[in-house]
Amino acid sequence: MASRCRAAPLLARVARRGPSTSTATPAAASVSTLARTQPRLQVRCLSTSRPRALQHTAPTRQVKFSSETYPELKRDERFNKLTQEHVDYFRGILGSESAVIDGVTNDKAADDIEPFNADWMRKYRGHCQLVLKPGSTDDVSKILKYCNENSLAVVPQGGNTGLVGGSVPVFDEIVISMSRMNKIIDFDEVGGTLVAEAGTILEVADQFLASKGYIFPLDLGAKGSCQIGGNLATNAGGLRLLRYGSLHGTVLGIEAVLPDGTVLDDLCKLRKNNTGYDLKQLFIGAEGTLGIITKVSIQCPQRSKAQNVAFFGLESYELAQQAFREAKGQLSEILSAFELMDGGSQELVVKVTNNKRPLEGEYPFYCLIETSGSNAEHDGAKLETFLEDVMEKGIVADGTLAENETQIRALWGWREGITEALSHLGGTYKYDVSIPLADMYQLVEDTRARVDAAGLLGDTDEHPVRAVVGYGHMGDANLHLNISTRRFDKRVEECLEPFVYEWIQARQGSISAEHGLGLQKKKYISYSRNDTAVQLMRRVKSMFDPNGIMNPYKYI
Ligand code: FAD
Ligand code: 2HG
Ligand code: ZN
Repeated sequence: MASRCRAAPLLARVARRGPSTSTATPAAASVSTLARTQPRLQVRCLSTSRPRALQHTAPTRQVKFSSETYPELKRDERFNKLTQEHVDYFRGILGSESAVIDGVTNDKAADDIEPFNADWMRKYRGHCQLVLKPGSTDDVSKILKYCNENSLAVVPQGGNTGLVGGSVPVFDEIVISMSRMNKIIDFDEVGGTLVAEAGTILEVADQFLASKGYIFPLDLGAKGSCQIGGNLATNAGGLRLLRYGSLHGTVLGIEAVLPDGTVLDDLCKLRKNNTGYDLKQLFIGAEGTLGIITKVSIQCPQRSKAQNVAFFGLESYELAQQAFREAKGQLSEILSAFELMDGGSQELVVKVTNNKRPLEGEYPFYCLIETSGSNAEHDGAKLETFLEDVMEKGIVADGTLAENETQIRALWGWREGITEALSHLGGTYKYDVSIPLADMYQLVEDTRARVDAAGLLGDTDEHPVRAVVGYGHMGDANLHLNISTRRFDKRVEECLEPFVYEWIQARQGSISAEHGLGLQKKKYISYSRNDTAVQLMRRVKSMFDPNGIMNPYKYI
């Protein structure tokens, strides 16, 4: 009875505020508004606009070279330096001027090469002088064969949105950009199997699928820039893994080029294929260390007819866990995302976007729930009942429901937009971890306390750290610990590493839930994998790439 009394005024208050009070982004409807107004039917087409490339912040020239930030990294002298002769060979293969950006023989190309040298976070920067843009699998094969025979190191690059420094060179490796290999090859409208080239932008693939009534089984904030080959290479998880599962399950086949130029044609379109080792799995999450993925075959689900989104505030992390349990129990088969944001992360989004918050009050935690189903009436009623129930029980303090596509996008913006917002505030140290839910947020608190105790956290400019925040895919027990700084600063990094990795190791967690290891976690793989596993990985690497030309200096 007590919780019932508590919930009632909240519902009424949200209802009074209504959906139109926002100044910067459209507000969403309250729980009770939705209860009174139809329509509940909301068909959400997840990506209807033109793909939007992510914005970069600082000019690349201001990014410090990785070789200076990490002076312990030394160029491997086994690799040859590029000459005019090498460039001429690649021009012979690729023909057109635009497919070769040559800074080896042409000093004026430096500006054109810079975007391929620096990563999205502006944290890592290489000294690459040559970018190659193959247009076909045959091009990739000829390039790699030549590089292998001439000891030239390469870095495969997709949309360059990776968050661990894996997509850019460290020294003078050649960047092989997959951007020209962007064709959709085939789609089976009955089975839902999509076959596309690896350089296809994720959002383009998804828009194509939307026109056929299907959805790409992966969605993430960088969708307007990242490529499906890059998604596979990092085994990206994203916002709906809870619903559609990992790429290890949805990818049916790949075509990949091995370092010696051999083409592995495993572009299977079958859901079931138990004939021997499943070799494609090795390339999913290999981060370009074994070969270059050139084509992808993937199982795509039917696009849901109805989508609903709720956003709510909670007083504690313990209550967020309770809300998750209730959501699984009550929303079961229609639950498609359950995301967590702490108050600090939302404050930073407000600071950058100046958008009006979706809820009136401020809370230490927020959750976003999405449902996807086939019956709008049924789904809307379920979500509404769920919200009323968790508010009555005192689990959720305040909540709001999106009424239409615009409001759905606006609510998602508070979650999806965090990474981009943070990138406007300076440098961010990012940790992408997985640990059982009970302990998950404690990492943020312990890290904040540590950074504070070191005198690094504060509101004024002499403090390098602005905030320590946490958010992530609660449905997958995947936390993103972000340390937002005014500038990258070695003292901060030393305060965080190996502290964070030790913290995770002590709880048998993973130091890389979905972003990979890249250069950032090169030294730390053993915090999540035992010696036997690391040794086996090394043997696999040297079997595929005996000369070590594929993405050197990274985690393996
Ligand atoms: P790149 O960054 O270009 O490359 C990543 C790695 O893959 C590199 O090691 C590169 O060498 C290798 N590679 C690229 N293409 C190929 C290829 N064809 N063959 C072999 N190797 C290749 N990640 C998540 O998991 N979940 C998220 O929710 C998520 N959200 C993000 C939001 C934002 C705003 C940003 C900036 C990033 C986000 N990421 C997320 C990280 C990143 O977008 C993903 O890891 C993405 O899958 C990388 O794709 P890409 O094409 O940009 O690859
Ligand atoms: C997300 O879930 C991405 O938004 C990026 O994986 C996480 O910025 C990050 O740390
Ligand atoms: Zn994520």
